[in-house]
Amino acid sequence: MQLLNGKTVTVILLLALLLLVVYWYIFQPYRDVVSFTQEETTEGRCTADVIVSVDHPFHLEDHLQYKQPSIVQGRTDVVTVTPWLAPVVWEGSFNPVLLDSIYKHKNISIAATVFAVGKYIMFLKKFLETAEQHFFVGFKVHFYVFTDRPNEVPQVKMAAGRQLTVSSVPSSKRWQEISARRMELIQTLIEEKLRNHADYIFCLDVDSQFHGRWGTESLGGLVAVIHPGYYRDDRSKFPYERRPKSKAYVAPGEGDFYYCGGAFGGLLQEVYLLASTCRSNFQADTKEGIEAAWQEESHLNRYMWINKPSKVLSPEYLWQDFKPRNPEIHIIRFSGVVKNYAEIRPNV
Ligand code: 5GW
Ligand code: MN
Repeated sequence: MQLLNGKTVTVILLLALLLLVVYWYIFQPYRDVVSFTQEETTEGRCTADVIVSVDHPFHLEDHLQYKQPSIVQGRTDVVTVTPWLAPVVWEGSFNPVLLDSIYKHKNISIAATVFAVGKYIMFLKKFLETAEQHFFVGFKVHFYVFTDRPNEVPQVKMAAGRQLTVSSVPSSKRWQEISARRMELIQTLIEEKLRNHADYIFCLDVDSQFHGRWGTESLGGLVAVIHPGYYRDDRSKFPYERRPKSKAYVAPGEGDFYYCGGAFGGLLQEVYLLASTCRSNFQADTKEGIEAAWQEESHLNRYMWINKPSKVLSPEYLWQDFKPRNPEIHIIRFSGVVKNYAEIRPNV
């Protein structure tokens, strides 16, 4: 009796094993299909049901009336696409009504980080007030302010769906420390707070104000802004880090554009990778006793040379108030204010 039971158990076990193997073979190819389509969707959420319903990035929901687009008429004074076919966003190169309508249905939310350490807190009020007027108006925006003076954060009335979170950071006398910590704090913010709570993130300098629309036209995987000071110059004049010893090194004859450290962004995953890479390169340099020419801006430029941005924002997106407007700049959307360095910067 016992022997018979033992045999039965062995048979059952073998059958179960067989079933498992058969199951594995049936579903293995299906899994490949799922992971393939997941890789194909670079924007938007990836779910296993993408096979049946693809979340098309530019799906038109409304019967929206808008101006007929043309491929033979438009801006001729500027280049609106990079050699790797990323759009360069200029006024007149996009339809804001169309883009807003497309992104409205996706119910996206945008995080924005801004650092206001020491006397830089004085810039925060205007930054936030003008952001309410121009930055992703009508969309969910969550500002994350990092400051050593939380009591001095101004009360700015925000529209529905928009909010502000203040995080305390230790004060620092050295810009190098503030700069290095910026990437680190962006990295941990994405890791600990933003995952599943935001789709896109922008990291912005506080010593600036919005003057015109900055909206859905700026969204992309990895987004960089072209620096207003160098965009007409030969790349040999770009202030890249030129010492091969530094991890921010860009060789002569290399580099696409000179990008701003004062504004960048994109999808959470992309900005996470950027922040963690720049931070570890920054730290590796510190260990070697070297500091890149323009600190994190140099590291950002090195990163963007290797990892090309999928969307490039024209200097309309970070002008400088002291600079006269060039004719190709039809609108200034965001601009750095003129500052009295002696007054605001800690003694270095
Ligand atoms: C900046 C330079 C030297 C020493 C300290 C600072 C500094 C920068 C500071 O004391 N507090 C601070 O919050 N920052 C943050 O870093 C601000 O968000 C600021 O917008 C950003 C970049 O520094 P900026 O704006 O002075 O750099 P530039 O290249 O735009 O002039
Ligand atoms: Mn600045």
